[in-house]
Amino acid sequence: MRFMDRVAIITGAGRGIGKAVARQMSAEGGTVVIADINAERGDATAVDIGGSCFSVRTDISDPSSVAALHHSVAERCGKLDIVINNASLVPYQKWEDITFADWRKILSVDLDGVFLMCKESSNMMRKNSYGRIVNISSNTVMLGTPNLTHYVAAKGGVYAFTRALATELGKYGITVNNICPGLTDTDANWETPHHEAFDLVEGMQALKGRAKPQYHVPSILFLASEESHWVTGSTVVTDAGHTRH
Ligand code: 4PL
Repeated sequence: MRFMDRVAIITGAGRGIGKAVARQMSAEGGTVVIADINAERGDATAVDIGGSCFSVRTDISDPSSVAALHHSVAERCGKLDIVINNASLVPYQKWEDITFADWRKILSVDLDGVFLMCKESSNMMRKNSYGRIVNISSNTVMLGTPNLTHYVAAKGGVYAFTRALATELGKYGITVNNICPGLTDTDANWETPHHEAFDLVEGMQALKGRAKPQYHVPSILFLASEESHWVTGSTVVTDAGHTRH
């Protein structure tokens, strides 16, 4: 029971990779807070997972929503140990079609959202001189995957920010690491033509098969656990060797 007595916020945990992480962390004793912008989905997932799991509707791009999330966690749980910054918009847009408004929308959720979460969470974690922040970036940062310029820019920001924030938070006993998943079989990827790349991507992977959300969970939970105490500012690439980064 690696997460007994630990309190974790997982953003975007209503579905996809975040939900898979929430389920396993809860099974290992953690109190899991699902912070999803889709309240219906977040609530349904919390009920499905059961135990001490609950959901707080959160828009990570909105400072007051992120502050309210942390207030409710402080009130209900009294502390915060772990944050998994998993939520993101996954667009599919040709460079020729991207407007500045599109760019701003993706950057506001996928990068500003991580900043806002880390700002509030690190302030709570500092009180106990303990914290684990795991940011979900993407292997598109290394690949320059098409139809994703704004997303790749945001995820590259998350990747670099992870290193810089690790430098700042080490003295408070807080580690900051990130995961770079490859293309994964999630609802978000089925909502766009990204799923059409599954076979092409599989051809480039060293290990064959199509990633399910659960495949990323062991790496994420290692970085979220006490076991990773000597690892910070680091990246684990969970993409079956697609990038061999
Ligand atoms: C390889 O994170 O990692 C498409 C869409 N292809 O969101 C991703 C790859 C996508 C990816 C991703």
